[in-house]
Amino acid sequence: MPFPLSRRRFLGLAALNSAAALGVTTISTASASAARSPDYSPAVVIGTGYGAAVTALRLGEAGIPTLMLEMGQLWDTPASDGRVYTDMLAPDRRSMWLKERTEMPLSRFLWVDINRDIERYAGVLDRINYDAMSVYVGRGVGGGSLVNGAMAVTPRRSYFEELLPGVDADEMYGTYFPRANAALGVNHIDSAWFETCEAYKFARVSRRHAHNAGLGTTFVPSVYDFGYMEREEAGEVPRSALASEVIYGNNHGKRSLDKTYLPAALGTGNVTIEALREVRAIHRQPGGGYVLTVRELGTDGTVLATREIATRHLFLGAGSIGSTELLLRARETGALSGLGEEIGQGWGTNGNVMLGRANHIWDTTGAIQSGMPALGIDAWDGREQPVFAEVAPVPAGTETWLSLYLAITRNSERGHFTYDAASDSARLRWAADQGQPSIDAAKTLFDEINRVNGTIYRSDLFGGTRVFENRFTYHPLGGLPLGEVTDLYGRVRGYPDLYVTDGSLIPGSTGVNPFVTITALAERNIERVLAEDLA
Ligand code: FAE
Repeated sequence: MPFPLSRRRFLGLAALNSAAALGVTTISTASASAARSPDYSPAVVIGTGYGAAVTALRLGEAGIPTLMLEMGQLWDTPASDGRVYTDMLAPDRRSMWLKERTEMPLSRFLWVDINRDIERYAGVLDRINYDAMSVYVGRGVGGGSLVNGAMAVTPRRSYFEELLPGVDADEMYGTYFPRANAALGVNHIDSAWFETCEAYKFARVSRRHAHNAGLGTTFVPSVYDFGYMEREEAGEVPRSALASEVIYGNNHGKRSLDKTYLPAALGTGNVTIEALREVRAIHRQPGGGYVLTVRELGTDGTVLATREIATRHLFLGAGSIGSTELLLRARETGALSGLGEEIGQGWGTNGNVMLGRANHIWDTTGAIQSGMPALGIDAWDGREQPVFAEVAPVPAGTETWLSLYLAITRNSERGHFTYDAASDSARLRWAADQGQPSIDAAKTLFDEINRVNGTIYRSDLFGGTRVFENRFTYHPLGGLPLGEVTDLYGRVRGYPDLYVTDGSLIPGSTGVNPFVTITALAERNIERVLAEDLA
């Protein structure tokens, strides 16, 4: 399917990529433009991830002046090495958000810590560490789309209906999932190329091992341009997926939101994005609407200024952690004291567990591995312990004899957030044993794969001799569940003109990688809100 580049989106893309050169003021950063920024905008969207980007585009198309506030950077300027993003093999300060050392998901190899010291900087990947759980999130204009694996999976309908029974599944699967997939630029791998290319040898090895155990596998749609990847392998274009780029951003090939929804939003002429702006507080205005307290950040994390921005319609798109924290803080500090007890509830990890298997010496997975997963083991339907396991790359640039997986499991355990006044932040209440059902499910599946193939688990990857790593998640979901904190369209109960648009609406699980679900739900909700509240 060709990926349409409308004139409007093209203009928006130009604005995103060369705001200064074009003389446009649609994007501003702390150092550039405090004075130009409006103190009032009819609509404000917090964040620039999936829910936020959908919402801003549709508001802009409806002619509503909309300001987006993003705490991360606009990633459009090459550093001295000529690249915008760093890679996974030699990460520098661009890798992580305000850390002195990288915090990789796969933190060890042969028990050696492979993290690196870095300069503290507003890098693109954040890891928020709570007591028994760490959450990875993207920081920058484009949110999680900048750092994720691009796997664009529509959830199985039966599970979606179970999770969100109040949402009309006919509408979702007939209208909003197709709309989201088209706008995100989802594409499919050429199966003939997959069978021969070096970069997916690792996936073919895992597929053979799964099939030996009688398990089914499936290709996974992606927002990485597979046509581009084929040209990477052919040596025709600069490498990205094939050059160990993924969790710290991709310099080429990926249709992240700054290539899709966001330029389309800017192209409407009604949307402005301000980067390095962290929203800290939300107050209600006496006459209606809201006032935000916004910090202007420097790239070293220092607060350069604090200012207030007023709006009539406020849309929270700061992600599961960000949006939940904002409303929890607002309730607990008394700013929005009428918010209910449901704030901060219903949070889950999407059942994430990572694990590695040690392959036989003759069963090599390849030195060059695409950073973009393209295959999953689908062991969900008809099993007591459902698992959808993405076959994850190990883009180490050398043979590792390792098969790595990110398993998504069905885990009904939920965490919740409490407010810590001393640090003015939300704390996640998630106990280690709440992750056990996910480990049990993954173990049942992979014990069988190991048994049939005569292989064993890798115990050198996650610290100590740990085999199953479920102390982090890539897929934080919930905190502001749809139909509880909000009505069935994301309107916050008791607070007119206040909306939630992002992954915090989804109650802890989707059974697959979540961004297509978040995007489609945001498409559905904003259509109704525009028709009923902003017409
Ligand atoms: P999100 O994309 O997180 O955007 C929220 C934005 O709000 C961020 O840019 C924040 O910086 C910003 N923000 C937060 N707080 C504030 C504040 N106070 N003021 C201003 N801005 C703020 O939200 N999902 C898939 O479907 N497929 C994959 O292959 C996949 N791989 C992943 C790999 C990694 C390493 C990670 C971290 C995630 C992955 N995900 C994947 C998850 C996916 O990226 C995530 O579900 C979505 O990005 C969540 O979208 P939201 O709109 O909820």
